[in-house]
Amino acid sequence: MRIIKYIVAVMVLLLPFTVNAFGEEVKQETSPAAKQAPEQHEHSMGTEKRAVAVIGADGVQHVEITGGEYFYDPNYIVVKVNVPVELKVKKTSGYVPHDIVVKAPDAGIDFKTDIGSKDPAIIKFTPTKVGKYPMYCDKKLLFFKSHRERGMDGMIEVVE
Ligand SMILES: [Cu+2]
Repeated sequence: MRIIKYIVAVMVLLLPFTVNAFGEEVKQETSPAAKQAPEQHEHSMGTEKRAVAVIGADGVQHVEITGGEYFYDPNYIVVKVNVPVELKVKKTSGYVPHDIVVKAPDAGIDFKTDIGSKDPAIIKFTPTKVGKYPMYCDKKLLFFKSHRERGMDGMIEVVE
């Protein structure tokens, strides 16, 4: 009987460590910042960080974006219609994989690209239709909320 009690005791002691296997994700979920975000903003993109693309000497609209847990900065990109766009998207350091997705083929914008912290992803397109097109990270871990729901959500607005 003593050995069984011993085994039970060891299992109880180890339980927190097994539960913690996804500790990083769980902590993010319960951190005060993560809880406050939905109260401050109705949209999962959180605080709007707007960037209006400037047309460079090369005739291309350049925009740099950083993605991480769980945001894009900027998260609201304004570009002109029928002018080429080049997005340079990099990831913050850390092991959580992220990507950036916009599915608006009717507007000439259709990409899904993984982003890295060392080599930024270069995404080129020419928007052909005025409108607002969601951009988001489509990564999701098991039963946790998607990165998009957690804030990796934004918008590309194409204007005249
Ligand atoms: Cu992500």
